[in-house]
Amino acid sequence: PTATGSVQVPETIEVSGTLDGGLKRYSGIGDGGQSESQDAMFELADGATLRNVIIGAPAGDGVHCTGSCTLINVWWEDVGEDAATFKGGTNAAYTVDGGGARSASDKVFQHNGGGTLTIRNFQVENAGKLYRSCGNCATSYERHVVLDRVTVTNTKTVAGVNANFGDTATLTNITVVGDAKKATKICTRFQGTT
Ligand code: DGU
Ligand code: CA
Ligand code: CA
Ligand code: CA
Repeated sequence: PTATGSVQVPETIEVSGTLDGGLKRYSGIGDGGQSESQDAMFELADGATLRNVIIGAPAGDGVHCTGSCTLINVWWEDVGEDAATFKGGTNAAYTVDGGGARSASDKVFQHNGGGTLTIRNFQVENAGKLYRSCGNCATSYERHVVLDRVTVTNTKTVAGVNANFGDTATLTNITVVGDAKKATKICTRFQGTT
């Protein structure tokens, strides 16, 4: 989408309830690189919703959800270290509906807490993994991802899960676009460590 304006972000924006960005472009956190110690641009409280936001660069560690959260029509133009991190507990439900992400050197969605992440009506282009359940987080939760109506272009892996933690990935209506020589892996099973 075309941005309707721009917002310079000097420090993490704490969101509780709903933040509707009106499709403005938010940027200014971190250095756009792969350092794991960058701040998030948005930190969502349990139950919060972020909608209609264009995340430009630099965007640091993107969006953090501390509990259940909903991201609607959120667009990452150039993913930084990662696009969003889901950090709630076992019963957390996270939804990403609409939107898309481009240029992620490594991961787009990082699932570090427990619960279920649903990603639907989403597009990703030029990325490493669209989804990865944490392979070495302090708590080895069972993590679940549901992907429906997702288009991936020039992306290495759609979902990476830890088979030994009981993780699951459920994929329907996935469209893969890209160079046949760099075939996209649909689901990769890893062994998580603690
Ligand atoms: O190498 O610990 O990449 O939250 C693995 C790391 C990792 C997390 C993750 C993140 O799982 O740091 O960005
Ligand atoms: Ca990372
Ligand atoms: Ca990037
Ligand atoms: Ca990160």
